Amino acid sequence: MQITIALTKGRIFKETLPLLAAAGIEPVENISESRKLLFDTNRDDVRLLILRGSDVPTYVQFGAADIGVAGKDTLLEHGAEGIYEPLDLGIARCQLMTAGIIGVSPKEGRIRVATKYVNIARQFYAEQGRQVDIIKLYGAMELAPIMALADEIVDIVDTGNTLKANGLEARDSICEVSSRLIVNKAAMKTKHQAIQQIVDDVRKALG
Ligand code: PRT
Ligand code: MG
Repeated sequence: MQITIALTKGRIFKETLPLLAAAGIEPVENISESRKLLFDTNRDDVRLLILRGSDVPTYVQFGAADIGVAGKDTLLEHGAEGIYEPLDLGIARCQLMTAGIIGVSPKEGRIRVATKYVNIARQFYAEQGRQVDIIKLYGAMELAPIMALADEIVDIVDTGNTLKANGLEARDSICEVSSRLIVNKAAMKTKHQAIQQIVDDVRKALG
């Protein structure tokens, strides 16, 4: 039985490899230096896919990958349908926050919010009882308030340096983020033994 694991090449990657190694899974070539997107491992029954972070939940939801590693931010944005989330890997920690221009107090009434996290933003502001128009962006959210595209942004904050460098300050914390191991619900049944073994091995490696 073949097990397919979906990863991203970005910041989560380096911290994920040792966890997979603890489960006896190691790529047979250097993924960082390759342009391929599908990789064999030392195990005949396991292969690795390299995807955009935001595509990992999609592959796992539809069973195109059995297992994935994804940020909680991408999972919340995507929705949990068809996906189990058995492990918090505790890596790539950060926060989802709202932010606006330094020293400018939050506007009353309806505001414009720029973000790539449109679902998370819509839900957060609705819970706060605040009226918003959401503007979908694919990157460089930090530019939007300065260019008067939006009053606030919703984005990932780690050190806060990116906000500061663009004249912004964090306002509300939406949630804590870390990377999660996720599993396709159907595969968890049909490939139970192989997947459960990987989940258990990774959990042990987390200590
Ligand atoms: O396709 P996409 O770009 O969405 O994802 P990717 O394929 O590049 O994925 P990858 O592997 O890079 O992982 C992204 C994931 O890492 C996110 O989904 C988060 O769960 C997590 N993570 C942790 C972060 C950060 N820390 C982080 N600091 N993702 C992004 N950032 C960016 C943030 O967008 C902002 O521009 O860093 C900047 C803020 O950092 P500070 O330190 O200046 O505050
Ligand atoms: Mg990225």
